[in-house]
Amino acid sequence: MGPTRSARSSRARLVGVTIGAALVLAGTAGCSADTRLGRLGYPEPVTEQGSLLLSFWQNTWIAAFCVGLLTWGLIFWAIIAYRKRTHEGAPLQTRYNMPLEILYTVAPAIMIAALFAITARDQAEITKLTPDVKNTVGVIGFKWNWGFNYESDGAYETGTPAKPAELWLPVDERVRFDLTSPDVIHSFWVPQFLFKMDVVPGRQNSFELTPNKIGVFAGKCAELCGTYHSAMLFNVHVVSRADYDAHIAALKAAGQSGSLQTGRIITTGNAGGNTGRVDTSGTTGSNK
Ligand SMILES: [Cu+2]
Repeated sequence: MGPTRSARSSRARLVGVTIGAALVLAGTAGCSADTRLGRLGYPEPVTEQGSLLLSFWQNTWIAAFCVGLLTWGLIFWAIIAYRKRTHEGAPLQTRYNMPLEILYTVAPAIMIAALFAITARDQAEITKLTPDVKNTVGVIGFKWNWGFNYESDGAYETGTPAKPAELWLPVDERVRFDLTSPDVIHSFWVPQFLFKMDVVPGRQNSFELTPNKIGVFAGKCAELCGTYHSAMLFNVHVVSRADYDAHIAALKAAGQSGSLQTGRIITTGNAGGNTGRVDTSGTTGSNK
């Protein structure tokens, strides 16, 4: 005996509701790109490069959604078209279907090749380094905070878990970040940059970006680096050129001229008492 008429119609209604909800979701995502939902969960980008990263994220999801739609469509079509209890007229269940097997192999290979090509293209663009950057910041991730050397301006600042570091950047100016670590692997991450890069002892990783929105943005370490990993917080202040210059002048007036080699403040004794002295003499890789 087959399913009753009411069971069949409620199943058809369920299919209709599912497809309707999917279309509404797709419509919302497409129409309001400046909301969190429209950005498909991504934070609001605050750099020039962010728009490229955001559209990469959105387009990847749209491609995945199209594949999903096709697959769900075929599933529901099979459920509805072959819903009879009798097997009369159904395809043979015990034999492979060569054209379908080839499709299963070729279609994913094409999709992955396309995703790979787009990823490689965007990654090359985002990690491109230019020779004539006006601002260079040396970023030192250390146990357990961050040091920032304003290489182009001869000043530095550093933080501790109790008083997180503050990084100041002038708006609409391209900045190069040179990342180093004196101890273990950290990862420099400002969520609203839509970008992060590992900070690896013994090597320098670099990237560039152009902040294009004034504001204060939270940053953190994105690599589980040890006990106080969660205390590796910092703030990024994107400000006007005039405010940036005033901040650099204030750092210098406070004695923070030059650059830190290991980023951290030297501590004495095993209680971790802070002498207040900043290490400006050592080389990267010391203070193990
Ligand atoms: Cu860390």
